[in-house]
Amino acid sequence: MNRTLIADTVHQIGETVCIKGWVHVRRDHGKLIFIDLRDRSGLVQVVFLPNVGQDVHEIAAQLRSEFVVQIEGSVNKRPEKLVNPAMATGMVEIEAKAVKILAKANPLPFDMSGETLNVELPTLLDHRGLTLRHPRSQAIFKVQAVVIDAFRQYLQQQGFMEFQAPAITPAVAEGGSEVFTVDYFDHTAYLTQSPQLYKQIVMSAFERVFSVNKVFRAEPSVTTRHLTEIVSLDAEMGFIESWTDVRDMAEEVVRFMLQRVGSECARELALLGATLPTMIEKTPTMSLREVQQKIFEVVGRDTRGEKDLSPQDEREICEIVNKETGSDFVFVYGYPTRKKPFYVYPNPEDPQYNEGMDLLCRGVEWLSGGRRVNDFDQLMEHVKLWNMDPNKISMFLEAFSYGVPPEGGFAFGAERITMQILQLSNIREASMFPRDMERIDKSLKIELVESVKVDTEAKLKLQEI
Ligand code: AMO
Repeated sequence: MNRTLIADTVHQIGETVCIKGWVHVRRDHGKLIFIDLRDRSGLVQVVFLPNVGQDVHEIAAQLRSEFVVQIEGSVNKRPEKLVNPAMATGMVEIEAKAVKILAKANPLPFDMSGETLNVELPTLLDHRGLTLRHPRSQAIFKVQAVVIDAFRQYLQQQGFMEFQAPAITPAVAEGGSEVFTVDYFDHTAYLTQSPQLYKQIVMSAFERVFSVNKVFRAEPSVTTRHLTEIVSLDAEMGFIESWTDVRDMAEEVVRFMLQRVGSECARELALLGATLPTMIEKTPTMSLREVQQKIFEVVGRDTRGEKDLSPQDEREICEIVNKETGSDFVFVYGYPTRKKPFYVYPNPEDPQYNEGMDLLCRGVEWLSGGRRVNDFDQLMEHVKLWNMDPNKISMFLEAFSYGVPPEGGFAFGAERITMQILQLSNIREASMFPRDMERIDKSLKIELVESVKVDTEAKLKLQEI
């Protein structure tokens, strides 16, 4: 018999179906055994009646959470008062006629049956191999997949071509010390912090390009919004008239992402209790100095003259803009030129400040970007001023020595967006396998021997079943 996906059972009332999946939870009421079965499409309630036959009942009585089973049964419409509105399949129930165990499972280390997973974050992450199965985790990564897909789809529609950027680089693109070094045979290389220089090279050949790549940041601090390995959604476009063309493209990408998440992830948003941020018709844009002046006027805190926004500034300006305009988003541009990387374009009328920008939403930065220096002579001046070794970026400089149009681009962190859209309190929840100063899969404080021990114990328990 062909497999029916759980979500499709609602269209097969009165028919016999074969469903396959994981036992999410089992509940016994006397001789009645209920299980919620889960597959990639959702959950459905299955009932084993006392008269189902002794063999079937005996197998059902062995089932525990995460056993993998195949069940044949009839799809029954539930009486009105027994409909479960919390489940997409809540109007039906599968009355089991036959069951086969496809794989057994160890007893769970904690309860996974609730709508929220009542474990601390370290436990959630230590047990990712299991907790990824919880509907809450699944909802987060479904939304993330839609965000990344929307980024691709929108840019492809606008004539951008996807490319693959390298992960090993000979030079540091973003500057600063937040970089991992790699022993590369007899040389020192780096894990890329950003595909920045490569996306500019590729743009110089293909005009409009984007990439979805892992980037690495040796963030020395542990915060709720920084990881050491992130998915960077990068875009670069040639033939711009002004940095505002780049801003407008970024805005439309975000609008499209929000539309797709809104229309495809309603169930996930409800499950996570999240409300999408509001993007009004035209997102407000302010210069860094205007932001500082505004904070001074409204809050009374004087940050005027500071070179960048602090996390508190980001929160406050988002709150102010939201109160004044209803927008959850605000673009901030015009940072001090020398405080930002060498490739950012200085404002020709006020060269102390650049045409770089950030997009903030709900108090956190989602994106950075702006116009770049495209003139070769100006670029060489910046290379000198920023004390860079031109030999280390010779491939980038070569591209720019052969004619590059006015251009710009931007990058989002996929985990940051996911966290912010879903109002998660920690970015680690928005990364399947988060890396930070203290964790690569497991906490770095636990020795490897420990995890080997856990694996062996798991094997032993399986044999006992
Ligand atoms: P930037 O360094 O601002 O810009 O990074 C772009 C976006 O990536 C995300 N992000 C991070 N997310 C989690 N953990 C981190 N450690 C982390 N670092 C960055 C943020 C941020 O807005 N080359 C430029 C982009 C450009 O100009 O095109 C760049 O990398 O969401």
